[in-house]
Amino acid sequence: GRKPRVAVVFGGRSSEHGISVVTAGAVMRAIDRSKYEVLPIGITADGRWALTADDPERMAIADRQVPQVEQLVESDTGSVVLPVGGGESRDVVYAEPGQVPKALGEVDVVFPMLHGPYGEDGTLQGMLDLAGVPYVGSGVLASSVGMDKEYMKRVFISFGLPVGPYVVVRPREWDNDQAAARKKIVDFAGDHGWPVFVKPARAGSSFGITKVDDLAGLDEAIAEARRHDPKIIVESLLTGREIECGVLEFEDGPRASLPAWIPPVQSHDFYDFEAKYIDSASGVVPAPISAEETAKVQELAVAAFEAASCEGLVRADFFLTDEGEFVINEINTMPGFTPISMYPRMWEASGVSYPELVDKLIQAALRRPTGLR
Ligand code: G1L
Repeated sequence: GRKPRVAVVFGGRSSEHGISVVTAGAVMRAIDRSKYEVLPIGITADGRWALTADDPERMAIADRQVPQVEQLVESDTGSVVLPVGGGESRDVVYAEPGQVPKALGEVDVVFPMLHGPYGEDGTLQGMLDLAGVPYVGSGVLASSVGMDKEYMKRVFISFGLPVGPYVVVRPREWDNDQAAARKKIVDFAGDHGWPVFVKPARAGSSFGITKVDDLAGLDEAIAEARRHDPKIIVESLLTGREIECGVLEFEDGPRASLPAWIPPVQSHDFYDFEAKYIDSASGVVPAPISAEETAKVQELAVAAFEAASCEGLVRADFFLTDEGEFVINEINTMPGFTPISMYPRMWEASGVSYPELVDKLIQAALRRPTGLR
């Protein structure tokens, strides 16, 4: 039969547009063209969908310039329908912002590579479920759980996974009684100690996060977090080592990679944007921890994958406390995914090369029945 057609969807309206383009370029370069047909679908920074050039070389950082989907669009016919899978046609046809492309049915599998809202939060996944198109990675539920730090913790807790102390301030709590909301946080800091981290509850990246040393810095930290999300989460500082572990779905189920250690110098006060998505080369793989600790974190990572009903892959991030206990910090259903990012590096060290990883993810998606996930 004909080769499965893989649509790589990338770019988009997020601040991480360029990283998505770079990552999609690496994935497109790694896909075995004797096995799969590739359909590059770019979303411009202002939200138009377009077929783009199948030219991974132009999707790399060049002269310190991050690539943009706009530069890969070959022409603009101005039509509102994107003819996905239109035979040999390479005509570039835009969808209007806010519209979804029709005819996705001619794609066999989608590789979604979008960051943040409308990308990794489950909304695109829901659209693809409605269209009956299989896709790489987690479905609606795991994607949205992975985007909400509160519900992520609630899921982990209910499955018996070790979670650090936290408190949530919901939008209405803040709006109705700011003094009570502030007291909730101060009481939390009284119980667990300063500093605390004030974070937007739902955000794909490290934006809006402040480390607060005392009461004086609290209001500005709340305001900053609320600029990104009206729901905030406050966590205490966990001392210890930052350990990450990759989980990948094999034919017989999910397996954990060798873990990595993120040295504190590289993680700054917290794991910043660049470290998270591009410059992850500083992580140490395998993590210099004992065999028992390795086995424990691998068990916890697979348990986190299962707890959140993840599919395909997940990166699970932990603290290994000075007392030798693991605490799960978060999971990322769409981790940094360039060949030098932590997730691919952890699998490389575990015997799965980048092209094999991409192939395994596509195969897992193709095995999955459409419909109820
Ligand atoms: F589809 C996968 F495999 F699940 C997948 C998709 C996207 C893994 C990782 C990513 N990562 C990205 O797209 C990004 C880091 C460029 C932005 Cl979230």
